[in-house]
Amino acid sequence: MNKPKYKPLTNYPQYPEQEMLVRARGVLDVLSTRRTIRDFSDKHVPRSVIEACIAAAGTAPSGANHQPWHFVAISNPKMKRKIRIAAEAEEKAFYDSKASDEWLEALMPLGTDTNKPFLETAPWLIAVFAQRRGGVKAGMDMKNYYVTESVGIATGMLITALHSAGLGTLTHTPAPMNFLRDICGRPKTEKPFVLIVVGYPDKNVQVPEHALIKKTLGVISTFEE
Ligand code: IYR
Repeated sequence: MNKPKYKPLTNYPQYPEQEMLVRARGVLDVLSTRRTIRDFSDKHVPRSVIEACIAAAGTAPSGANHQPWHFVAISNPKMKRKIRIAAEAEEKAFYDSKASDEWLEALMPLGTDTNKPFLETAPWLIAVFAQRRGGVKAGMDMKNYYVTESVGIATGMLITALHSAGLGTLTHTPAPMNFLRDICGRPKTEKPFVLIVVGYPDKNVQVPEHALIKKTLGVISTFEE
């Protein structure tokens, strides 16, 4: 076994407590305005913005630092059309037969259905893939660990970056999503994890009231001091 090598961590960002609180609340303010949207404008979003947001997601912590993710950013209209057709076929099966009554009841307040026009309207779709195998460097073929956790964290950071840039997102999971692997030309060892729809909100966008219900800090946390 090789010995681990270390480097000193210098200049790690730190702030006086007052400034720390202001900064933490600033992030809260930014994230509090995030809403999942389902009506997108077709307005162009520069590739450079998407690149920066994906790079931000790529800074996420991951099991053994294997970074077990791959992001396919799609603005190509033909590919978006293919994805819409395949996703709507899966959604039809879901809404018509697969979904339990309990699940349909949980979805009722969102008003979702089989139609997914945003898959063509939105300027970008980002298909997130989880890699079963890989390694710390490109081209490695080791087992990856905590893949779901790692890719989930990276996806959260992607959504945070996109929202911070002033873009709307929809976290979309047509199930099963295997068609994404074929359309995006990704290998069998990768599992489609989620499809993030990205763009400006349509000017007449509405959000379900259900989505505005947020649990309070007191409900989502416990402090033991
Ligand atoms: N994938 C379907 C159903 C759906 C499921 C959940 I859980 C949601 O939070 C929203 C929708 C669809 O996109 O319509």
